Amino acid sequence: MKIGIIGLPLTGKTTIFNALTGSDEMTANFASQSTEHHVGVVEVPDPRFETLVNMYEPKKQVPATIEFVDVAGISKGAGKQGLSTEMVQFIRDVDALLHVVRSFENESVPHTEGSIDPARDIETIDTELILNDLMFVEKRLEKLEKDLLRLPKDKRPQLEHEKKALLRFQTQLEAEKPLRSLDLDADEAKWCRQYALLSVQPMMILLNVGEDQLTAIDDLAQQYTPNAETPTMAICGKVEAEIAQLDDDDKALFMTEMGITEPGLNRVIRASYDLLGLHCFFTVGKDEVRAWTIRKGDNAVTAAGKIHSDLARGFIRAETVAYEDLIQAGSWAKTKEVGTFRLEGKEYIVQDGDILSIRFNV
Ligand SMILES: Nc1nc2c(ncn2[C@@H]2O[C@H](COP(=O)(O)OP(=O)(O)OP(=O)(O)O)[C@@H](O)[C@H]2O)c(=O)[nH]1
Ligand SMILES: [Mg+2]
Repeated sequence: MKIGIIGLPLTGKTTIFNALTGSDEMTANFASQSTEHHVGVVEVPDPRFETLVNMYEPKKQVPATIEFVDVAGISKGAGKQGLSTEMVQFIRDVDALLHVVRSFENESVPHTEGSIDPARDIETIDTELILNDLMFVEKRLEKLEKDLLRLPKDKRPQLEHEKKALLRFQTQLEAEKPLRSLDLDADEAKWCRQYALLSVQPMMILLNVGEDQLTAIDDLAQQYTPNAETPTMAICGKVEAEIAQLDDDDKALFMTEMGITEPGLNRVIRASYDLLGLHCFFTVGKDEVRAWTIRKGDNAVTAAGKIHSDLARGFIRAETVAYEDLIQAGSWAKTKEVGTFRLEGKEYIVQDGDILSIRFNV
């Protein structure tokens, strides 16, 4: 699962990417316009995972991860000629977007629009995506009209069905609203994917605030939340980059001094995971404690299949204990005594943090 970091030039995307992934990609005082992508794998911070590791002291521990990808900034006005082919490809290939919006002042790095205005920038990027999609939808509708005249009658209902969806998209886009805020049915979602429409991608806004705005971080995030469907967070990229450079002891000290309990990026990673519609279950033991990423709503067989296809094929039951119940009982054996241990069937919807042990037979 991949999160693409997008935004206008010089908003701090690469600075944030570096802090997130512990990389050391070059940041610059000029808009890089490079087509190079930076890819990094990030562990999803989860205190429950740490607790399980302390409980089992396993030989091996495997946390959940997600991937972040950083590219050069999108310039304003790109959508009129269409975003570059590389950018369209990039946005289409990721599973969700993290839009970095600049709120920090930095005279040595002037904003490409000449002033700091997060609300304007949020709209600018959405407009680029919306214009790109609108151009496509209009072209596709034109072609559909022609095909409808040309094709035999029995082929038409399918096209009419598609046309209806495209007209719905067009109305939304003409109102300057992204497709992600529409409720799509299965066919509509399929066409969005097939046509590589961009504004349908889930998006989270990350306000990159100045060092002097740190105390107002939550207020700023709230102030610039564009709508209820778009999660918005604020961090200071520069400070996060500094925190990321420190070793664990210094990190703890620095955060105590700043009066924060965890790096802001941890919240960003967790929110990204959530944005992707993901959560995890755990397997535990002396050999390995591991977090397994699944989609919210996945059932026990799908979860078993993540571990190994044999476990899905020969699935009998999932021994299941909720995370809180395991902690409360103090051990797996104890959960059977107190009655929080469960045997779940194939259709059981795995809950976030469940601890599973799959009974199977192949
Ligand atoms: N003062 C301040 N400067 C920052 C902050 N974040 C980034 N910068 C500076 O802004 C400049 C651009 O940062 P980058 O991370 O390269 O920005 P970018 O969005 O990746 O830029 P492009 O890839 O060229 O679009 C660098 O000189 C950073 O040091 C911040 O939170 N505060
Ligand atoms: Mg960059």
